[in-house]
Parts: sequence; structure tokens; C-alpha cells
Amino acid sequence: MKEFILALDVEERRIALKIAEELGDLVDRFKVNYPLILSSGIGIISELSEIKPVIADLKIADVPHISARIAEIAFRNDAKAVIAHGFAGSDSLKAVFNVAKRFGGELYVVTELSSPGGEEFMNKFSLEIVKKAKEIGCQGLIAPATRIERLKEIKEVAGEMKILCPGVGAQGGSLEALRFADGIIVGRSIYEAENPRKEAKKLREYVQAYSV
Ligand code: OMP
Repeated sequence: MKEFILALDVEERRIALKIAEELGDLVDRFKVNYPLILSSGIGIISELSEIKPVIADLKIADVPHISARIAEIAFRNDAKAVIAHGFAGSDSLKAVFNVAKRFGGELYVVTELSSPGGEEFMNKFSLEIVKKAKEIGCQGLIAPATRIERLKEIKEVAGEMKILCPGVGAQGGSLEALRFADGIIVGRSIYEAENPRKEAKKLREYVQAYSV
């Protein structure tokens, strides 16, 4: 079954919880990022977890002991998964992976950003990042829905590793990503839509159709 993940990149706690209540039955997980965590506090992860599991997208990319501490705080506050940047290197990834393991959680590793800037530096190393993440045993990867050809190459190296794709909709990425990915992460085209529930329902149906 492919996954449909809502990127809850709003800033107000009240609005985030309202959207989560309204759309929770249509999505598999929520992903929270700095805008919401910095504005609402880390406790928002626990609150959202009452509705659906939460991925803490802190894009961890520091020296190993700090990366581990950041992950630890996320998991202690009920995150079920964290996202780290692959470019920080295998020592940092291993440190986060070990924390995730202790909490029974998952680590997703960013290969290259879905934005155009992801092609400037990151994509020269993204296949190496996939290999490292696989070697360490990380549960999954974040790869761009905005570059399908690249996604296909990432999938070839990733094998059975789970791939989640942001970039569908607002960033111009296509749902074709689901040919190679195990799930999509979508934000603005849902929470900025005139009728977010209608938009989420439509995407849920696409994801379901790709799952059979
Ligand atoms: P929308 O562009 O509004 O759908 O949001 C995309 C979400 O995915 C945001 O929360 C981004 O931080 C996240 N994201 C990317 O857009 N591109 C990436 O390469 C990686 C991520 C991510 O790690 O989730």
C-alpha cells in the first residue's frame, strides 16, 4: 500500500490541529517541519500523534552528537520517524539511526532536494547517499517527485528501501512519482486549496489507484 503524507507547514498550532482533525482520515501520516515546530513548540508532535503518526522533518545535518540529540528530542516527543540530510555524512546518519532504533522509530534520508537548487550540489552525490543510507540500514529515503528520471535512478540503487516523494503539486512534481516511490508528501496544494478536503480526497484516490 502506497502512503499519502500531509506536510503540515502552517505556523499556528490551532490551525494545524484543525486541518489535522479535518483531513486525518484521508492521510496516512503527518509531516511537521520547522515552521510549525518553531512557532507552536515541540509538543505539537504529541498532539498531532493523537490523530495520525508524525514524521519530524528536522532535516538533521549536524555533527553526530548534536544530530543524535535532535533526533532524541523528536522521538521523546512522540515522533515515529525523523528526516536527516544525507550530505552530513555516514557518522551523523549512524548517530541518528541508532537513536531511531532505540525508540523503535524510522529514519528517512534526504537524497537531493526537490527544488532546483537540489541540482546544483546535492545531485552529484545523491546516489552515493542512497548507498550509504542503505548500508547503515536506514528505513527510507526522501527523493524528488520533480525529477522523475532522477527518481528512477535513485529507485534502482535503493532497491527495497522505502522512498517518499515531496514536490507533487505546488513544486510542479507529478503523481507519476508513484511509479517508483512508496508514498508522496504533499503540503500547499492541500492546505492552501479552496477546499482542502476535496483536494486531499482526490489525492487519496490517486494513491489508492497506484497501490493496486
Ligand atoms: P509543498 O511543496 O507545499 O507540497 O511541501 C513540500 C514539503 O516537503 C515541505 O514540507 C518540504 O520541506 C518537504 N520537502 C521538499 O519539499 N523537498 C525535499 O526535497 C524534501 C522535503 C522533505 O524532506 O520532506
